[in-house]
Amino acid sequence: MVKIIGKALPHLPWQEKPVGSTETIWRYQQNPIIGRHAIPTSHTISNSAAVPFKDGFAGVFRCDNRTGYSELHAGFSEDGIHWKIAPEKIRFVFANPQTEDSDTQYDPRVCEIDGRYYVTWCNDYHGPTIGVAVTDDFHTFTQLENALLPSNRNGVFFPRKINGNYMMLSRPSDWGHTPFGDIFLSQSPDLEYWGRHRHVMGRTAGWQSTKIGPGPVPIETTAGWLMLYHGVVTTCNGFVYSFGAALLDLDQPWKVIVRTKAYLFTPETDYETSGLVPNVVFPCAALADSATGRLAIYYGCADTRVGLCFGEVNEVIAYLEHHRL
Ligand code: BMA
Repeated sequence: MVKIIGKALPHLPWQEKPVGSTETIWRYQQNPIIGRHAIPTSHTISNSAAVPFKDGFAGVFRCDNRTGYSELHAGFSEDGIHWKIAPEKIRFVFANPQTEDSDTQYDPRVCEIDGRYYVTWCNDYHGPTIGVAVTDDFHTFTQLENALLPSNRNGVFFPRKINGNYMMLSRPSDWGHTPFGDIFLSQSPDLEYWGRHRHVMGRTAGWQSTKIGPGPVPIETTAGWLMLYHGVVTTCNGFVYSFGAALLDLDQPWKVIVRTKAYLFTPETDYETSGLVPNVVFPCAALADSATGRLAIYYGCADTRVGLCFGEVNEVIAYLEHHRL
């Protein structure tokens, strides 16, 4: 049996798999958990991240407003399902005054490292790149240096140092709706200077033939780092975003142990297949309970709303082995 290495989360949001379901990942039946107008100024609320915080949960939400800009808003929840999202966007305090503010900030991830919460997101600095901020309370956020040069999206930290370095996954991109993309890993002694870049894995065929990118913060297990990732295929009507999983080596996480040939989860419901950008499921956070092996995954639905789905780590790994690429 594979074990999750990490905290027990007895308050993890959870709903049992529907009787008779053959899915490895199943949807929360009351989805979506956050609608497009959850705050007065929002046009859509989608790809967003949650973490356990104090006795409940905190999160950073991608709220697109009526100007068409994407902004990051903080939020809190007691149960991980019902959220109070701040109507005002996060006003970052800059650690270095030379750092520039950006009009567009999207697809946040939140990673707890040594008791502090690091937010990474797609920032704009003469093109898309990886913004980084740190918070202790989800009220004051200190923005650090952008991690990489443009163009890059989907910066995702690992929750601890590995062999003395912090690690980050990312997906180099272009300025537009990038028609390519592989997952890379970068290393840093201090969360500011990133190097020792390694290719982790590339797009292949089928649902992951156009591009792939890292999703939630990787989950440490006894079998390796469990990485959920999005995969994109180009159809005659545009991109379709699904997600799959891979296991990465615990000590050298640029080495792939196994990855899925078949997707784990793809847009199927109305709230995933219609909206601002139809046919998108985009996972940005996964909570993992080490006591039970349960996973609760937050994902953007059609770039319009936020959904929640569930799985169990041993079933995900069994699926990976069964559908290995
Ligand atoms: C990507 C990002 C994501 C979005 C996806 C589908 O380029 O903008 O935020 O979910 O496209 O529109």
